[in-house]
Amino acid sequence: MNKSDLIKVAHLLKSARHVGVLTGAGISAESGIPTFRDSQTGLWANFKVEDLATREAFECNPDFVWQWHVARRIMLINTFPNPGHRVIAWLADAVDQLTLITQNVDGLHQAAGSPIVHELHGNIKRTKCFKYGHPIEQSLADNHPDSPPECPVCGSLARPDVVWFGEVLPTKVFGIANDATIHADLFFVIGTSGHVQPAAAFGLMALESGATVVVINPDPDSAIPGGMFLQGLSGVVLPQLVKHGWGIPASVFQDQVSTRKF
Ligand code: BV8
Repeated sequence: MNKSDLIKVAHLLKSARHVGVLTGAGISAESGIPTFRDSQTGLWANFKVEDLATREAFECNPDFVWQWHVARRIMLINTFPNPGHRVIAWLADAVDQLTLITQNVDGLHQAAGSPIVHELHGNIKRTKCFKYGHPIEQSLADNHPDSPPECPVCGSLARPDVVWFGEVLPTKVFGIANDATIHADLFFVIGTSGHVQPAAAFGLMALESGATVVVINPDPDSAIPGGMFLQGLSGVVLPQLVKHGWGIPASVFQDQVSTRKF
């Protein structure tokens, strides 16, 4: 990682008027959650997320898609925020304005204490019904590990409250994300491969609106032309930005027990 760029970004962060942050699966990797481009495991090893996370896949084989989401929810039970999540939560009070937008559905930003999390793709720990989106009690969902229960209101099948491929993003969240790309003077793109639209376009949109865009990722291919690139793990780079910007040691963000029930 280029030290002078790191120090430059740290000073930009300290003096920023409005910081936009877009995160992807990579920010949860150090919490032990496999990213999407890592291979799928178990029963779903031979399937691409893009083929599983769709309405059609659910209609064709509801039990199989339901069990994939149940397995991912169970995997989340013993995972906790890492220093990357904790720094972003700390920044919410440290900078003038911070807009956090995540593609992730794991709830770890909330568990780290981020006060406002805009979830572009929903949250896997919430359940709704397939037909009308009626909220469904999580206890009812958890009591049906093999087959989705029926919605008590309309009788249609329960499904995870996440945005599948081919489904539109929640309008309000999408609007907030768009606004942040227009108004932020500093826009971070952290832990995303930039494969999935429309989230993948936000970094470039912020750049075109005149923001300084900073990509944080171990993979140089994720860099955005015209933006800055800090190569490394978000759980390492983000604490370094706080150290160089505020003089707070990185150890402060290590191994805290999450302040909020996960
Ligand atoms: C939509 C929820 C309107 C489910 C997910 C153009 C415009 C609009 C739509 C499209 C378009 N082109 C194509 C489309 C259709 C589609 C799409 O994008 N398809 C892709 C496959 C090409 N988009 C949609 O359908 C979206 N809907 O636009 O509605 C519409 C409707 C119909 C037709 C047209 C338009 C809905 C997309 C939402 C899909 N749902 N998730 C669930 O999670 O269970 S997306 C899924 O992928 C996750 O949310 C995930 O977050 C997301 C993106 O992946 P990443 O987060 O980037 O993860 P990935 O593994 O790819 O990368 C990880 C990165 O982390 C890597 O770069 C790695 O190097 C890095 N990393 C690893 N470790 C670390 C790290 N970085 C930092 N630190 C580390 N330690």
